[in-house]
Amino acid sequence: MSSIKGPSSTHFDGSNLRIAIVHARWNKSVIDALVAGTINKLKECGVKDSNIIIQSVPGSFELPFACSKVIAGSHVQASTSSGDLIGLSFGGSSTSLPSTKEPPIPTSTVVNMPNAPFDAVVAIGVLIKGSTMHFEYICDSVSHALMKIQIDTGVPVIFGVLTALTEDQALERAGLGRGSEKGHNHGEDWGLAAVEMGTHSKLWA
Ligand code: DLZ
Repeated sequence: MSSIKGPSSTHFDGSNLRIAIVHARWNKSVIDALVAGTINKLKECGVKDSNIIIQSVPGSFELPFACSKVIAGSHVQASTSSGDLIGLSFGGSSTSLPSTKEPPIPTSTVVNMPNAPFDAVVAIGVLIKGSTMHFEYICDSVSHALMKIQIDTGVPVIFGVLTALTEDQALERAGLGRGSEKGHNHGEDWGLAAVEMGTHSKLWA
């Protein structure tokens, strides 16, 4: 039986929107697929390359701080999707995946970011449960902090943080499943949500 889960689709025009993607680098192969899925959907909705700004941070715990700074327009390091797209490979399913847990490697290109406001920010991270309580603390604090940022600033923050109990759960939610079912790339949903909420946020300003 097919699943009833997921939002019903409505089309929003992203051609006037400016969107930031802030992503962690832990579990990079999954992150790369999710960021690519988000960007693809943003572009499909009409968001211009030059209006998609990407900033990476070490891990998910750093996402709230970075989102807050990006919204405040006070950071100067970012990479644009029209330039060297943070060194990601967008080849998709052919990537070999010995393990999703890789050490974080900085990938951002430094460019000057104009101080224009963002209509929405997508925070992307992949948390995979280990043997300690680390996972629970980070999941809890990051989700609460991201919610607080959007309420406090009035800029929608899309919750693109996977909280997976296993590596396979994370891979499936990025469309990289190891079995016959590759799964659905949740980055696409986050791109759609960013365009919808960015549009609402402009109208409700
Ligand atoms: C330390 C750590 C661990 C163990 N696991 C993850 C993870 O699965 N996903 C993730 O995004 N980050 C992880 N981190 C790094 C923390 O988020 C953070 O970067 C460090 O604790 C430094 O503040």
